[in-house]
Formats: sequence, C-alpha cells, structure tokens
Amino acid sequence: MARSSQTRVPCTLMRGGTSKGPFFLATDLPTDLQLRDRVLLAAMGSPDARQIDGIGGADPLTSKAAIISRSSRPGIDVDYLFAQVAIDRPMVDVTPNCGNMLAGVGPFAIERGLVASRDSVTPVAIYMVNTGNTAVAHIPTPGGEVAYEGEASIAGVPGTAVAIRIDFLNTAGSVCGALLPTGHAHDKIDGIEATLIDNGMPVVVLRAADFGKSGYETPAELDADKKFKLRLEEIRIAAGERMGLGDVRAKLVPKMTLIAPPRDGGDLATRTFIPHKCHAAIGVLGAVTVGTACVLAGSVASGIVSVPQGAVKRLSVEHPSGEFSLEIEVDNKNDSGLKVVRSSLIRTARALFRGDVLVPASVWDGSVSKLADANARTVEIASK
Ligand code: NQM
Repeated sequence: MARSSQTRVPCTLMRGGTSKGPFFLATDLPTDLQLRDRVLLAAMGSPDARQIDGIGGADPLTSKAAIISRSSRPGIDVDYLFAQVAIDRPMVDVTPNCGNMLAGVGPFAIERGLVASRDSVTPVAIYMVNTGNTAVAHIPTPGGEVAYEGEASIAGVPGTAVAIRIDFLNTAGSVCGALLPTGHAHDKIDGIEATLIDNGMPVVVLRAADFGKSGYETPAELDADKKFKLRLEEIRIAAGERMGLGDVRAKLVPKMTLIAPPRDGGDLATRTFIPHKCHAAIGVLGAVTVGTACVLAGSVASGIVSVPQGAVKRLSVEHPSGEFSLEIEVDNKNDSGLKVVRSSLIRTARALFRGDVLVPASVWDGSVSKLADANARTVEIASK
C-alpha cells in the first residue's frame, strides 16, 4: 500500500455574508508569504476550474480565505487579512478587502479564544490588514456563547440567522488613498461618464443605459455578452490608471458597477462585476462605495437616485438576488467635500465545519510553523 504524507492545517470553514471560505489563525500558517500562498492554493485546489482537489467552491465568492491574529494595535482586538484565491491561476491576491468574509471574523475570533465574549453582545474591533481600515462587528453572544440562529435574512443566503451589525469607520480611500482618486465626482472615459470612487473598495460606477443595458439583466445574460464585457474591461483598465492603481489587467480592483433607476422599491438597481464575473448580489464594501457615490453631489448617480435628507442616510441597493440595506452617516459641516463618518450594515455568518484542511507535505511539511509541536501536524494518509 502506497502512503502519502499530508500536513494538517487547523481551520474553520465559515460562511461570511454571501461568501464562504476557510478561516485560519495566522499562527497555523507558514510565516513565509510565498509558502503561505502555496498552502492556500493547495488547500483550495487551485489552479483548477473545478478546484476538485481542494475545498474551494470554484466560484470567486467561495474561493476566499481569512487569516486572523490577535492585534497589537491600540483599541483593536484582531487583525484580519483577506485572501482571494484565484481559481484557474496559481495566484493569491491580498490587495482587495472582503466585507462579506469580515462577518465571520468576530465569531471565529471569539470561538478561537482571541476575544473574550461578553454576555449579550460582544463588540469586536477588527483591523482590516488589506486596506488598513477598521470595522467594529457586534456579535450576539447570549450567555457568552456565539449565537448563530436568528431572524435576520440577507439576500443571496437562504433562511435566516442572527444579525451581525458591522460599522465601518474610516474606509475612504482604502486602496486609492482618496475617496475620489481623480479629484472629480465624475470623469469621462472613452466617451462614457463614470464615477471613480473608493470608500472601502475601488469601484467604477457607470450608468447601465450608457452601455445599452437596462441594469435589470440577469448575471448570466450580462456574462454572456462578450462584446459588452470587452468594452467594460477597456474602461476598467483606463479607470485603473486614473485611480492610481497602475496596470489593473491582472488585478481584482477596481470593481465595475452598472447602476439604473430602482425597480423593486429600493433606491437604485445595480449589477456589479468582480471585476470580470457578474456578482450574484453585490460585495459589502462594494455596496458601501456605490452607496457613497449615490450621496455624492455630481456623481453619475444624480438623476437616478433620490438622496435622503439628513446626516444619516439609509439606502436600499437592489442587486440580482435582492437588496442590500446601508446606513451612511455624512458630516454635513465638512466643507472640503463629502466626508463619510460611518457606514453600517447587517450581515449574517455561520461556522460550517471545524477541523483540519490537509495539504500535501510536498507543498508544506508544517516545519516552519510557529506551533511548538509541528510534527504532530503531519499525518500519514493511507491511499490504495
Ligand atoms: O465588496 C466580492 C463579496 C465580494 C467582496 C468582490 C465584498 C466587498 O461579495 O466587501 O464582500 O467584490 O469580489 O464577498
């Protein structure tokens, strides 16, 4: 009988919002970054369109990982590094952030002993390493235990679960350095008007009508229109340069969002490309950024969205599988342009599986681990 050796890497598979992936303690992964990425690729089964030899879900929304550590920053509980694991290329991208996976960080941190739970609700202050921003997630912990069951439903996830409120505090210019990296509320790229904006996620906001689209097409219909996708990519590459992101051909940002007047009782309709495939819903920080474009005077959303009055603006962003409710608090007294003080929203999360993901020892033998007993992490798996 042939034997092959594999290395056990402890992790919890979690659904965070409308995304899913393994959550790791940073101390359970190699410290060398290239080796860490090879371990993530092996764990997920990349590169392979079906990710058949790993635990990835063969979709950008389920080919994600979160790496969590105790934070040494004042006022912060944990550091969260998000990793987008490419499916058909051997690439791990830690440039973008993910607000959906973020929803799983608080429950994971409490359950893995990084944060002491309180009775009722435990606030977890999270430093988002990818972008250097902070979020506070309010995790329901009745009796000190993380609760998962509840009455909140979010579009794109069947059933209901306990509501996790997330407050983003300082997300403007997360990757581009400024809320409006070109300094304008709208620009013209190749004859098309666009708002280039970053309030947690670099996004190019465009009017669907300018592409001859209604903005209510299904993701499959939009993805099938190859001519339109090529045009969108040309605009994305030009926009990326203007946003200071350089050549974005191989990058996952900026994301592209088409907007249209609301159709289902919300404030606007959206179709978002992340950046090449149309999202089944909309990303969290993507929605925060598109919502911010809506409250920005002179953006491409003017005439499409009626902006609510007052400093706290509630917006319902329609997307292909429902709607996303947002609260954006702006500083009206700030005279140097729009200042977002806080963005809040509700997500849900659930721990799905706890254990070890196994990676071939030829990828990593566990020896660079910080754990005292690295050998205990290598197991012999019998194969026929
Ligand atoms: O925008 C998809 C998602 C995301 C990212 C993407 C996200 C966010 O839905 O914060 O959540 O934009 O690639 O998970």
